[in-house]
Amino acid sequence: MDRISRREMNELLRLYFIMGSNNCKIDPQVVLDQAIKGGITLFQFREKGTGAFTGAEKVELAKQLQAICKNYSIPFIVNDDIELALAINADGVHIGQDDASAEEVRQKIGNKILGVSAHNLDEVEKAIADGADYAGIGPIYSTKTKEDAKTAQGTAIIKEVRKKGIDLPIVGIGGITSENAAPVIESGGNGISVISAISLAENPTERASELRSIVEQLL
Ligand code: FQP
Ligand code: MG
Repeated sequence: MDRISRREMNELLRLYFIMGSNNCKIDPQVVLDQAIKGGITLFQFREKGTGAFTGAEKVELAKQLQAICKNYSIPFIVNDDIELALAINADGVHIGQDDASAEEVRQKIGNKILGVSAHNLDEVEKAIADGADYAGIGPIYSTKTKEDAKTAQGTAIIKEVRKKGIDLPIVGIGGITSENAAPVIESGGNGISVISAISLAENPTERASELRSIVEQLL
């Protein structure tokens, strides 16, 4: 398998759902299944923070969620934990600026999908040089989900990246809801990434479907 194409990556980023057990009030397997039925296009397993599973329990949950994704042909990305991604043969990994070096991670994972968090133009250019398939740019809006999140920066960086003619697939992240999703796409983002907008929704299927149609209408 070759590296994923830009076109395929852009399509996968349309509605990127991220979640771990502590983002859910009900069984995460149920939340994921419902989110997929609503039209998410990519999933990231992000098991960290207060009360998160570790060790064998984390691996077990990862495998369960991966199996659900496989059923529906939704690629399964692992946040931070390269060893886990390799152990379960995930479709890719997402790393931030404080995680392992992107260049080293690319070496380790071969042609699996590599996502890198970026907060400015320099980090986007570095991510490309290191072999990223996409960048997660944020926080666009303020968020309570990530305890150590930086301050919200809006969509200016996405616009700046596109103005430079950089065509790396980009997903916006941080505080995105149905109400404020549109500017992310209008600024040149290929999609939106959400945690709580879907994981805490009364009806994850309906919420995912609503978010997906907002993105589709603007693309
Ligand atoms: N963008 C994305 C994605 N996923 C993420 N997990 C992040 C950004 C944040 O390492 P990081 O990555 O800064 O923090 P954490 O590991 O706590 O999530 F593009 F996929 F939407
Ligand atoms: Mg990280």
